[in-house]
Amino acid sequence: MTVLRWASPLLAALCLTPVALAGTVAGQIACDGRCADYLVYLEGVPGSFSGQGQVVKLEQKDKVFIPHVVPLLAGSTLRIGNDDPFLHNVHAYDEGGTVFNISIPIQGMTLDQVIAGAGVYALLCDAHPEMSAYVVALENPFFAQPDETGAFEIVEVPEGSYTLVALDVENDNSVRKTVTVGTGRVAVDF
Ligand SMILES: [Cu+2]
Repeated sequence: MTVLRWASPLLAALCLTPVALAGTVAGQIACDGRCADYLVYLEGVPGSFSGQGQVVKLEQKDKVFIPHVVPLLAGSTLRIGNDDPFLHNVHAYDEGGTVFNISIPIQGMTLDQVIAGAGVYALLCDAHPEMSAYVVALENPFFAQPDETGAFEIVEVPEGSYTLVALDVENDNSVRKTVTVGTGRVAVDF
């Protein structure tokens, strides 16, 4: 008579194989009608990430940058359009001064700009002082923007302990919380 020790050698092997576990960080930000100005992101996720080859769009229409806050993974390409029948001149700054300064004179035209380094870039238009936007380049892809109710969700987060940052981009105001991610769903409210 055969004695079953494991159901199969394969199952025994699977139980001993390390599996990359991932979970979800989700919650709510009290952003009160200004939720599009906020971002949530994780700091300290191990690994090397690049947005190289990813394209993120920023439009200019009726003298407004759309959207006002543009999150992207550092290394991504920002594709800036002009949907107005006149010139815009997009001038990006970080704390050190001008990062790029490009003229987009013709309606329907787009220009690509690689956003290499992580950080917050303020965008203005030299032709229209009322225009402003922010590009936030992040070190890893684990970020999200809350919806209009303030709800956010970051998925496929590798198991580990991280700092979760809620950033009010417009007002340069951030709140940090420590989160420990396993295989399930972690709820964090701000
Ligand atoms: Cu303009």
